Amino acid sequence: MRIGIVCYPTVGGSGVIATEMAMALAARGHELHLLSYDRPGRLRGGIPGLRFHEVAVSAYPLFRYPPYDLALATRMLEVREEAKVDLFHVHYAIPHAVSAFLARSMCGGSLNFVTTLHGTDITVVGNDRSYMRPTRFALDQSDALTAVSRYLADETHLMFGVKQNVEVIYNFVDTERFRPSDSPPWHRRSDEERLLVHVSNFRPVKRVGDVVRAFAAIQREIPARLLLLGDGPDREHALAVASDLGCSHRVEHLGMRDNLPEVLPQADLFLSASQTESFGLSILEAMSCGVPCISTDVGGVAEVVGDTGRLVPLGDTDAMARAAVDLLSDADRFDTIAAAARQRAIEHFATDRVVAQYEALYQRVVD
Ligand code: GMT
Repeated sequence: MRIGIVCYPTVGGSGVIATEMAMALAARGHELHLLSYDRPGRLRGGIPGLRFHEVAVSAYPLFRYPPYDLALATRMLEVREEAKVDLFHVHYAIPHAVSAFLARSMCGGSLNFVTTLHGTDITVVGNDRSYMRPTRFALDQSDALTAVSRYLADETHLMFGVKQNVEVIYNFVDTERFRPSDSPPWHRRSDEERLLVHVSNFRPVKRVGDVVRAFAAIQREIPARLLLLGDGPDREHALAVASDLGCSHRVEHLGMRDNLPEVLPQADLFLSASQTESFGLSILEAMSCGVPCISTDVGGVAEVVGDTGRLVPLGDTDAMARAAVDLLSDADRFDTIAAAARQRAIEHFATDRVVAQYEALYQRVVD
């Protein structure tokens, strides 16, 4: 098939999944066209059958807000005409689904598009009354609509009242790239210092301050260090919490990293304190590396983690710390959970298994 994929290029999970999907589909012999306003961070070069198309937005003094949605609709039409794409798959509803509908309307109604909902496009931004009506309209106009968890599919029906069926297709992970390393776990290292990790875009919704609060309590009980990976608006706040709680010397902020598959497997535990998380792609990537996760029990996280980690109530950093100390004090249990996390990633969320579901969906739409 000839497939156009539209996404955000930033480090957020929706852009990561869209880009990984484009690369996986190209590897399976499809012709892929990836559209975004910048080259996505996860896009590796030189992949046969995959082309990147930049969406350029012209500035004009009159425009306080340059209309990206129009530029994207135009680019989608151009790519369709040049490459004869069979269908577009837009990731994150706002404004991508609306642009797809506009592109379809401009070409006489013959353009197919699938919309995948990722999370805040429904639970946070989508809820904003400035965006809700066009978004709901475009969701109902999609040829197929998918959500990355059962939780998100249910929220979409509840909050948007869409008439369309929302099919659940989970996110995936490349279990070959994200795999356990040879580095021994804490109980086989001489210093027994536990390495904890958190990866996110440091937006307020991630509550990175809570991750640091939980960590401060953990390192009072057992030798531990915290690596913070990623970057965003709450970075300074998180580091200030570490300083207030007297554990700055044990917290290291590494920023954005291209080498996540090398860094993640060195950790013993992943911490996530998000206020909401439709899926939690970083959690899955950690699981795939054999790193168990302790997270707040929000959104679709339970669907990802299953019984291979521990979930605690939102905002309860003491419970998070207790769960971490328990797990990181019992070597046998830790090894069992770490192996189960890896196994769950392979059995339920491996790339081929999930990408095949999208292929079947595309075929249905095209037929
Ligand atoms: O909302 C964000 O933080 C970014 C967003 C995105 O566009 O990357 O993340 C959402 O999509 C990811 C990929 O499907 C999910 O793993 C995240 O759980 C989801 N974020 C939230 O629901 C907060």
